[in-house]
Amino acid sequence: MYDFRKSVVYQCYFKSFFDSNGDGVGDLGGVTAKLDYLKTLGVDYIWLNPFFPSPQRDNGYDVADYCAVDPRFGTMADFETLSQEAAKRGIRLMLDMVFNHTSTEHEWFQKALAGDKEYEDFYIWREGGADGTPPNNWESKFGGNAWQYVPEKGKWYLHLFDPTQADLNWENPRVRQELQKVIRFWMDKGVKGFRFDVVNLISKGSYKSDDQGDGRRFYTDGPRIHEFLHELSAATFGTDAEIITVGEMSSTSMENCYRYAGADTGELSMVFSFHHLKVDFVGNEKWVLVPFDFLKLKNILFSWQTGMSDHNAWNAVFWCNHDQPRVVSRFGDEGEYWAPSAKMLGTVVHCLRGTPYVYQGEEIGMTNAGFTSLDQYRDVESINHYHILRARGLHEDSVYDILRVHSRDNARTPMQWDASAHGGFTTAEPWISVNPNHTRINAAAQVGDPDSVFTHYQKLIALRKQYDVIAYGDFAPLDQQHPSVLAYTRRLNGEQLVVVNNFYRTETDWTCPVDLDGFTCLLSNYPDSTVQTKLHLRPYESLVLHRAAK
Ligand code: TEU
Repeated sequence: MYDFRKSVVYQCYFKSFFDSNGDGVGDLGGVTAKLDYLKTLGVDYIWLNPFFPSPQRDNGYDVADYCAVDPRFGTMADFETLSQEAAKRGIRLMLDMVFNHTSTEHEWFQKALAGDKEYEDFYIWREGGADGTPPNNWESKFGGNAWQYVPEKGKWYLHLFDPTQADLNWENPRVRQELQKVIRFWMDKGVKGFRFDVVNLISKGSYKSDDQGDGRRFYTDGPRIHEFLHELSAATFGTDAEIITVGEMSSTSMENCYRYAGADTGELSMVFSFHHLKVDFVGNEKWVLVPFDFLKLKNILFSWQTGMSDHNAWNAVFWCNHDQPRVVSRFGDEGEYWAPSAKMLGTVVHCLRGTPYVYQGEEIGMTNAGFTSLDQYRDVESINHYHILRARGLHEDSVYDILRVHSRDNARTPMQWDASAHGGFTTAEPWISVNPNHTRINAAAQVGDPDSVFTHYQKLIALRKQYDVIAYGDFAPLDQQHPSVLAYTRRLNGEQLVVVNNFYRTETDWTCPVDLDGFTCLLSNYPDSTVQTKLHLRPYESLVLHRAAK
């Protein structure tokens, strides 16, 4: 069954998933070894982060060859084994296509550097100011200016991320054709899913300096973006109705997403947007410590639910990925209410209209890393920002406090399989340290336990398959301005779902605006929840109420 609206995708940051060859780094063989676990959870797709040859400056998002496997992670034969073994269990693979940029070690960039004009035009080069200033003031997402000077050429190339991640020139038709070949290469291997990294940044508009910001308004959802996606789809995945696609949309607008992920627009199946995950930022600044804004979170989530639905477009719904802190640490409770809050957060996402994504470890309630020194961090963005924040005059302790909350490494600590050394992830020294709480929070302790976070996720995934209203129903918010309850309803041909969540540890009374006559409780995170119009919600209490069509 491959209707993506009925499906759940599991994101496997395999480098931290399971190490099958004892070198401290997770690999493709490690994913194969754990397929039965994923089958038990019930997921339909595995999104694999990039496993292509790469200098690993940005953990594989700096691709040096799109059509091969990095020997650190296995071989093409290992990939094929994984694909076949997954298929035996009804699971399909989704590959991560990083098409906004390549590694500077990619053959194309190397040829460009060596003076080959044809390949020079694969990238974006500009002249700087006579005084040695870069072509404009755009900032890299990882900090610093977004241009790198190459003395031999007397020109600068654009890198919206690390200097070793050079932006591709999508205006050049040859670039677009080469990238189409990459998709066809993996399609020929039977791949039925693709995730496109920061794909709404590929069409650059003008190269003006930005007097209002960091430059993103000139290249986000740029002038030819819909044309480029349409063309890519028509030439590759759009020819196979079984393939599903998701675009990672950085700082996008909903209006653009209607087209990126419209049912009949010929672009992508669905989109990741991130506005709901900036509610603990100040504007676009994430390196700050502010409590999350609950009403803003609800308003953003709900407006995307209704807006996308009204335009017959489809969301990917998620809290977590390899770039985000752990959700239970972020919006839930790591302490006394760890389990109920982790379950509540899972319920909120899985009952929405959209395809849910589970990021490895989320299904067992893994928490933030809790790192205390810079040498524990591996992520280029985190390390850069340590230095940027220190240079701004922040005390070291304050910088660590900020990193502990916002660093991408919070998501990247190894999967906690059991209570043994290194959480059962590896027999060697892991490339990034395991959270010491693996003795308490681990998969072995949760699989098969009827009260565990894992079992709750398993039930949520099963409910989507069982109840059409979850997959296909309309969405409407309930009591949207309530300061601590997140509630909504879903409807499909007389069938109805009511989802009620206390987002806080404080108990609260809540009166349901829907007449609950005939409803039963499908799922809750307390053993004795009852169906009542006037509810007294306990800490993080979460209920999924259902009434069949009459
Ligand atoms: O991330 C896109 C992105 O802009 C942010 O997630 C960014 O990494 C950061 O969180 C901004 O504060 C994608 C990938 O998911 C990420 O891992 C890569 O580093 C990035 O693109 C570059 O390929």
